[in-house]
Amino acid sequence: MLAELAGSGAFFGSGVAGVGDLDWDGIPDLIVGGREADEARGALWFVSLGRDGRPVRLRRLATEGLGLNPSAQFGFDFATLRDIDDDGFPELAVGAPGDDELGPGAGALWILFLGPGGVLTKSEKIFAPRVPGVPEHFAESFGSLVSRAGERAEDRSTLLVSSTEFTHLLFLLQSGRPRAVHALTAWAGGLAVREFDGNVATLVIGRAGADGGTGKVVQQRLSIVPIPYDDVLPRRR
Ligand SMILES: [Ca+2]
Ligand SMILES: [Ca+2]
Repeated sequence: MLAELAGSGAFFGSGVAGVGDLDWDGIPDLIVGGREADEARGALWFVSLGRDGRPVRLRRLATEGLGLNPSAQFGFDFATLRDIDDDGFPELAVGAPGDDELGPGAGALWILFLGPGGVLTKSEKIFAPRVPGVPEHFAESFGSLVSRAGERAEDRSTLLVSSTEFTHLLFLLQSGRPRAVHALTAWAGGLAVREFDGNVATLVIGRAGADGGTGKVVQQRLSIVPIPYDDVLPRRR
């Protein structure tokens, strides 16, 4: 089985995303995450499928050059983006909520540029607190949930990214660097965009901890204009 090839204890399958047919055999391929691989540094695998849908090849993405720390949990969640640099291959947004470069468990988001066969060609690392306007303490475990939010004319890609208690909206440039990060909601949970219409998005947000753990799913229409973080989050004690 593929999971055995990936190594025991890797949590192979902690995330899965379709990336289209990157090895040109006519069959769409997969990226699979294993967030606990290598002392929880985390890893991603490119999985080539056969005509019957069974996996025929498994190749780990070469992430040695990213400098992941133990417990970074790279691949905890990730999403396929459009081809933001126009080279014909899609990009990935990959959360590493345990990344400690900005402090223990501060987290980070990686934008990975893919090439033929799903190889990693370049990358950008994003720290929410390094983007102007984002308070540092509002980005704990940044990258714990990552979801594609669609595209608008002036941005190459728009992403929803959660931290511990918070959901952020990132606007990406063609370089993979963020143009801006906006506060969206003080809720963090499962996320989906139901509709993205001009400057207004309708989000579907899971709140598993609501009502004493009963949990619920809510829909919220959001205007995609800058909202000061202090207006969204309750004040910290
Ligand atoms: Ca293929
Ligand atoms: Ca590309």
